[in-house]
Amino acid sequence: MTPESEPARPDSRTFDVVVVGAGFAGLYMLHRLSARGLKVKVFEAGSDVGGTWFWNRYPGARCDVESLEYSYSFSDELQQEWQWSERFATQPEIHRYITHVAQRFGLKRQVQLNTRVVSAVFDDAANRWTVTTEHGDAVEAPFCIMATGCLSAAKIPQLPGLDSFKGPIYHTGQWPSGPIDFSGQRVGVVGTGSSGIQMIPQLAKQAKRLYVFQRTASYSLPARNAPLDPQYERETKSGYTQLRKQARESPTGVAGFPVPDKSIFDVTPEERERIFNQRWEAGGIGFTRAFKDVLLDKKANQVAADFVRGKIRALVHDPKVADLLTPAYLIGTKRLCADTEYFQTYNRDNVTLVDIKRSPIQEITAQGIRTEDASYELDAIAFATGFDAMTGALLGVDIRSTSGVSLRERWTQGPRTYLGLMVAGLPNLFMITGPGSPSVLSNVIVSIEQHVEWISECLQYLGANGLKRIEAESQAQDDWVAHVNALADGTLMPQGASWYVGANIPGKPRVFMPYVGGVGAYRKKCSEVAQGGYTGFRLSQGDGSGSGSTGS
Ligand code: N01
Repeated sequence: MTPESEPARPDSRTFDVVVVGAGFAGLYMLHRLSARGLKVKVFEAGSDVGGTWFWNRYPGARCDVESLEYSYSFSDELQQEWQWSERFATQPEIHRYITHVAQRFGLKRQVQLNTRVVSAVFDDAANRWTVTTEHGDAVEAPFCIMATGCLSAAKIPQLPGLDSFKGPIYHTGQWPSGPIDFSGQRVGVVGTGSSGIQMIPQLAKQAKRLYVFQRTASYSLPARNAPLDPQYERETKSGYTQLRKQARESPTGVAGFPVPDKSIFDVTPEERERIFNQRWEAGGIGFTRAFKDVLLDKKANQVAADFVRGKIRALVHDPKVADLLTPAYLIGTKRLCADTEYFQTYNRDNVTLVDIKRSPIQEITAQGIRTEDASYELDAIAFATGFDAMTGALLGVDIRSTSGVSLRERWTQGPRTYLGLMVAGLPNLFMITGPGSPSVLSNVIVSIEQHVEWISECLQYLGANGLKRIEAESQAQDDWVAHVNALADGTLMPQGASWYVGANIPGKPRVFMPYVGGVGAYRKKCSEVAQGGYTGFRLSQGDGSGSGSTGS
C-alpha cells in the first residue's frame, strides 16, 4: 500500500514520514503532510521549535531580509494577521512568529523536542527508514525528510586550552536562553561575520572592555533598520499575492531586491557613485545587485569593493583600525553582512580590535586568550565563528542504507545531490534546502516553501500511482552537480574563502555548495522534473525488484 492509502496504525513506532528538525522547514513540512492525513513524526534537538531562530539568541540577532518578505506565504490569513514591528525582525520576534505558526496550525503536539537524531538507516528489502535518537529509541517510516538547516552545526574552533578557561564560553549559534549581564566584564569576541557584526555593538554597550579577535575583515552594509511604517505594511499586505509571486520567480527570493540589467561600466563614474550611494542609504544586503557584473567580473567587483572600503574608512576614526577593518577580498564572494553601528563601535574607548591574522591565537588559558604576541585577560569569551554550513547537520546524522555506503562516505569529496533534494543510493530520503539548491543564496523561507511543496506533491504522486520508492539516478545527479559547478564557475563566487566552499572548516573539501542560478530558474527546473514524471528519478514499487522506473 502507499502512504496515501495506508490505514492509521496503532503502532507508535511506525509512521508514514519522519521529519528531522522543527525549524521553518520541518514545521511547514509537517503542516503539509498532516493536512493530507499522513502520520508524521518530527524530532527536534532544541527545547522549542524554531531551528535557527531558536538557537541564535545572541544579543543583536536579527534577520537581514525584510520581515514582510522573510515570512511564510502559504496562508493568506497568516500573512495578513501577523504584524511585524520592524523592517528587519529581531530573533525574539521571529521566534514569537514561528511559535505562533506552530500553535495556529496545531503542529507542536507532533514535535518531539529535546531529541537529537543520531542515525537514519534505510532497509532496502523492507523499503523502510529506521530513525534512531540520542535517547536510544527508534521509529520507522518509508520516508525520511531532513529539515536540519544549512547553518545549524555550530563550530567552536579546537583551540588548545579551550577547557581551561575559567569563565563562560558562548557560541552565537548555541546561545543560552535568558539575558546575560556582561556589565563590568572583559569580554572577548572571536569572529567578525554576520553574527559577530550584529553582536559586537551590543556587547560593546555593556562590557567594561571588549576585545574583538578578527581574522578576516568583512564587508558590511548599514541595515538601516526602523520601525515598520504602517502605510508600507498596509500596501505590502494588500499586494502580497503579486509580491510573493515576484519573489518566487526572482533570483534571490526577495521581491524587493533589484534584478540588475546594467554593467558597472555602462554608466559614468558619477552615475555609478550616485547609484552606490543610493544603495548604501537604502541599507541591507542588496548592494552587489546594483550592477549585473559585480559578481561576474573582477574589475567591476573592484569598483564596488572600493566604494564600500571608502565608506568603512570614513566611519572609523583611527586610520590603523580602519585599515584592519577594510576587507581585501572580492566583495560578495563571502556573504555580505548588514549592521547597525558596527564600524562606529571601534571608535569607542572600551573596544579593541585584535588582528589575529597577523598574530594568531595560540591558546585559551584559564585567564583568557593568548595570541602570538600578547595575552588578553577575559571574564567571558563569545565565539561568533560560524557553522559547518550546508553539510554539517546532515553528516552529523549517520545516514546509510543496508545495501550501500553511508552519506558520510558518499560525500568525502564534497556533497553530491540531484537538485539538492535527494542523493543517489539513498532512496526515500529528502533534504530541504540541501546542497545543490539555492538555499543560502536566497530568502530561505521562499526556498523552504518550494522544497516542502515539491516533496509533498512528490509523495502524493507516488501514492496516487501505487509507487513506494523514489531514488535519484546517478547520471542525473552527476549532471546536476556538473551544472551547479559550471554555473558557480561562471561567477566570482567560488573564489572567496567562504563557508559556501567550506573554507572555514579545516579539512572540509572545497566545493561551492549552493546553486547560483537563482530561485526562479531553479523552481522552473524542479517543476519540469515533476511534470515530466520525475525525470532523473527512479520510481518503483519498492519491492526490491528494481522495476517500475519512470520519467527519465
Ligand atoms: O559565521 P561566519 P556567522 N579562528 O562563518 C571567524 C547567516 N547569518 O555566524 O572569515 C579565528 O560568517 C571567521 O573568520 P574567517 C549568514 O548567512 C545571518 O557570522 O574564516 N576566527 C569569521 O570572521 C552568515 O553568513 C544573519 O577568516 C575564526 C567568523 O569567525 C552565516 O549565518 C545573522 C575561526 C565566522 O563568520 C554565518 O554567519 C547571522 C578561527 N578558527 C548569521 N573560525 C542575518 O540574517 C572562524 N573564524 C543578519
